[in-house]
Amino acid sequence: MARDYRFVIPVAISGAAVAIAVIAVVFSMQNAAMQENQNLSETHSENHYVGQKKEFWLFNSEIPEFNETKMDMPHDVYSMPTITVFKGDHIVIHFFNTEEPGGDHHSFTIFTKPYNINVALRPGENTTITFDANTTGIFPYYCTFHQPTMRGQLVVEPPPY
Ligand SMILES: [Cu+2]
Repeated sequence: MARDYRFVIPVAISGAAVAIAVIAVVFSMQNAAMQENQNLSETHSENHYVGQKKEFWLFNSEIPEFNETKMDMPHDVYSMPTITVFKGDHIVIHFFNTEEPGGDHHSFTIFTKPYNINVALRPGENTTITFDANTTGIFPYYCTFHQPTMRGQLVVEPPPY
């Protein structure tokens, strides 16, 4: 019984071709998966928020045409009632007392933990206050000389990503 190989050889060749094609597809899928994993880990590390320097200029100000006697309150306020930053930011506040000689003192004061800041300026003085915003929350700041009007709040938000 002589076997007819005329069909066996083409079948074997096409079988080998299919096997090679399957191996090639599997390899390319593995490569794609590895590539994707790599991209994911790179994207993740790039997207982690690192603190930035946030710089502000803060002045004493006053409410126009405010009758202090009638209201029984000082007319003094801060130029910024809110300072909003992200946790991890490095904060730089340039604080100015714009009073003429003989005018009032003004302070920038936060006693809420963990921030502990109390800077008082004489008329015409300015200073730079720096600190790291390492704790989220809402922290009132106020001038120890002008309550209840001269106050604001530092808002430290969670990192955006
Ligand atoms: Cu003040």
